[in-house]
Amino acid sequence: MNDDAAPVGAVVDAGAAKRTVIVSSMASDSHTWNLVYLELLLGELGFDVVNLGACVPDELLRSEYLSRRPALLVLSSVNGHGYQDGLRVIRRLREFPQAHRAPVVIGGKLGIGGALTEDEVGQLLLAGFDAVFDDQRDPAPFHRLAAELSTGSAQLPVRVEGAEA
Ligand code: B12
Repeated sequence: MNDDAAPVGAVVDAGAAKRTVIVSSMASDSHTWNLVYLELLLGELGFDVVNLGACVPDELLRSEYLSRRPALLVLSSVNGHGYQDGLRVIRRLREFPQAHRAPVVIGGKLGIGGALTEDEVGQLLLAGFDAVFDDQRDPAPFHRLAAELSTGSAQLPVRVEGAEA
């Protein structure tokens, strides 16, 4: 993914709850240990983690994002439908960018045929995600992003990670 294809980046929202991170699945996905893993990881980094759990309806996800104003929203999906769910959800979240514009990232096992293609990753980024962490790629960039956010040293817009060059 080159820089030209990156979406308009996230901005630091002065009204955002800087220590709050929302972790969530999306409507189709009932897996939960992926969410527990992310909750523990982000908790260890000092965030207040709100774990919305599995099979979260789009409207609930949107209302939690807008009302809690998190510093970061982490979407996780492993059932193979993450690409479709993610495209639909991010379009809803980005519908009214003036309402709240914190970084939103997605990761897990997002497709049914192994790693997403470069084109699919690009579609997710263009739709509004700030980063895509597909399961079969290096997890280190996510750890680094979360750690930087926890110390307030993250450079926003978030640099696109996870995509192969
Ligand atoms: C347990 C399990 C279930 C349980 C879930 C119970 C529960 N309460 O969670 C049940 C039986 C319900 C289930 C159902 C299904 N499952 Co299932 N399940 C698994 C299994 C065996 C383990 C998942 C797990 O808990 N892993 C432990 C957690 C900690 O790891 P993880 O989920 O892999 O997440 C890691 C990474 O993906 C990553 N990650 C995840 N999200 C994010 C987000 C970010 C931002 C980042 C950086 C990283 C990240 O970090 C995690 C730690 O490394 C996996 C196979 C496997 N061995 O992985 C299949 C698996 C996930 N299931 C699969 C499938 C297909 C299904 C079903 C569709 C089966 C069916 N036909 O009904 C349904 C889907 C139900 C639904 N509506 O979602 C497939 C998905 C295939 C794909 N993506 O292409 C898998 C991979 C099995 C397989 N090899 O085919 N499943």
